Amino acid sequence: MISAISETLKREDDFLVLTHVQPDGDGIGAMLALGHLLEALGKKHTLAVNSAVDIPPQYKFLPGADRLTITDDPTGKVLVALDAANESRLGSLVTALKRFPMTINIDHHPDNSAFAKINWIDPTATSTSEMVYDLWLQIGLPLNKEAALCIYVGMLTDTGRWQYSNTTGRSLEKAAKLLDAGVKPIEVFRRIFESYSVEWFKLLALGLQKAVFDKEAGLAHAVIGQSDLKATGANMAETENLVDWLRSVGGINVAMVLKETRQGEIKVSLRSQDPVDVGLLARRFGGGGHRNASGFTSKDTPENIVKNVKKWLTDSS
Ligand SMILES: [Mn+2]
Repeated sequence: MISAISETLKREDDFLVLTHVQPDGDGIGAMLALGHLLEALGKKHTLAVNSAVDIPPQYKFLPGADRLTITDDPTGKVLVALDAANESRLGSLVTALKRFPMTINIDHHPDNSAFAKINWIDPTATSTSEMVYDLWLQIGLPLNKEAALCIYVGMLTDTGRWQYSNTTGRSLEKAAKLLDAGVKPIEVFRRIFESYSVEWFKLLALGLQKAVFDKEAGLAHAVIGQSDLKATGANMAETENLVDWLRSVGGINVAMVLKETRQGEIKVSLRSQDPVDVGLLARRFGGGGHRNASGFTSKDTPENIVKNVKKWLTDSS
């Protein structure tokens, strides 16, 4: 599949590059890295995000981030979706999928629904950004520093700074090459993990205070409502790593943050320690994701969601 994609990139022109809604470091890293590759190939391309997007501020330093185009009606000839496990993850931009004669899907989620004409799914990759690096190698162009930085950020964030079980010797060998290409880990670290806003910090403190621990079930959870955003001045994207803090408590196998959207739905972020597979759990509740990091959306109350997740955990253990 990688060769079919590299041939398409070389042969065609006018690409539309998309990632999932509420993009993370990997979604943005992969998108920008592919943008740099298309630029190196001299191809016309648009990196599109929909108008409702919140681009996390800590990724705005990435080279090319100023070229992200906000649009709900993008044009082009070849659509490339990155890091999106299924069509609905593309949000309002999903309509472009039907309009485009040629579509490509590059992703590392094991539950990817293969929604495009050409589908390249590699669950052994740390991240979609790593796959864009593979693509770069396949095409044989020298990697530039700008792309290396974007790829590094995608790999770094999707592995939880090289700590999750998707970290492999192969991925660290690739990371070494990215450092050779000019990436400075200390600069990335400061930009992403030491540049939080005061509002983010206050929301984290509030979330930690609201955390509920069920030692018997090995479950920790916290509910973040719209009123908490108002109280702290933070936005919902700034809850991103609260769930990782909850998982860091000894004896907790599953951490869950329930976020109330403006529309009153609950977006649930899940993290687990092995052997609990929260990818399976999320799919049971209509969502998706990886073994140790996943999510789903529900119209139920937070109380019921917690109760049902607890029941799932008991039934499956
Ligand atoms: Mn990813």
